[in-house]
Amino acid sequence: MNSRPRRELPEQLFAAAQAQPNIALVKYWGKRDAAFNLPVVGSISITLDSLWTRTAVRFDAGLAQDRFELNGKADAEEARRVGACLDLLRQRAGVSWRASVSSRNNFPTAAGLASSASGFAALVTAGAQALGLRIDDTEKSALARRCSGSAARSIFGGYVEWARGERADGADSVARELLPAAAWPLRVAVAITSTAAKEVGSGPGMRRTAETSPFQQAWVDTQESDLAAARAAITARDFAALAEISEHSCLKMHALALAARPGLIYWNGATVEGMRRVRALRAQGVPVFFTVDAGPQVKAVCEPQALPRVAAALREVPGVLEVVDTGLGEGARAIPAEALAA
Ligand code: 2P0
Repeated sequence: MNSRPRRELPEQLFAAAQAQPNIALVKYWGKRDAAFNLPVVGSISITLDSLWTRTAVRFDAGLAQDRFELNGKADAEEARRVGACLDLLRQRAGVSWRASVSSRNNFPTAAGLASSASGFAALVTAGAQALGLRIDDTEKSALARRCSGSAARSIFGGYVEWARGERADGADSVARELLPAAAWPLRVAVAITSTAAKEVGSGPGMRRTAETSPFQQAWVDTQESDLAAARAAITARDFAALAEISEHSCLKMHALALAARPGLIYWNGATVEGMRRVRALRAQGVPVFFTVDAGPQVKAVCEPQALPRVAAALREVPGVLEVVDTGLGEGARAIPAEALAA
């Protein structure tokens, strides 16, 4: 592969993109290959709308090394992952220029709100555009997956499935849209119970789980039927069925991680109380269910008319700092440079 800049390239290549986090309803936990970042199971998610990452990428012949800043501050820890992701794009384009990446989140980073999903989906989208790569969303999803697993899903909007895939090179481990957001516009109230970064990140947490949890094989063996149930519920827009399978997948993932050695406890007291409140509301006929990721926030998914009641109930839970609400949104996309300042 020719890694020298082609002669016709300008001095700089710039693009910007926006992506939103996604929340898995049928969870991803565990890798079958670390190098290509391939999952042991498929997963199903919803892409959100009002929480976002906006990222600008500038490849520049004059830069000696990649630069990365998040919310206006240099971030050395994340810079390595960003650099590795840029390497995949550079390899694909046959370009060796370093890049300056500036990213902004309008929500807390690394607190179980899938900032890596929106972050790497935005980075791949902006980077591919800047380099003039002619690749479709499926290929973007494969590239985003290598940067962060759940980022594969944020390339698409609405209801999304990321396939486990069979191939060793991961070409079939990509996401696709199951249903557009507008076809079933559910809402999500996110109860924030802590803004601290988690003690054990998802990657190390998945590794520890696979190596020590006695439930790992059962997790893998039961995923296909959960995916089928969630797919059917989404196609039929059957809220009760989606509620049942989503809470089951969430609690099963946490049971798996809790059984690792030492056990992974991603919850705090407010997380548990929040889940109980959501169950109590549903028992009263309110169409709502919960899901919780590798962090302490409670995400309550509901029908639109139920949102005020759900948000009010979560605000009353001791330890809930804030309730953010959002609808379902689009996949990652290029945006004009002016939009970055907004
Ligand atoms: C998910 N999570 O399906 C699951 C549920 C957290 C709990 O995907 O190592 O940041 O980059 O592939 O995608 C978080 O893990 O992990 C995640 P990597 P990622 O949303």
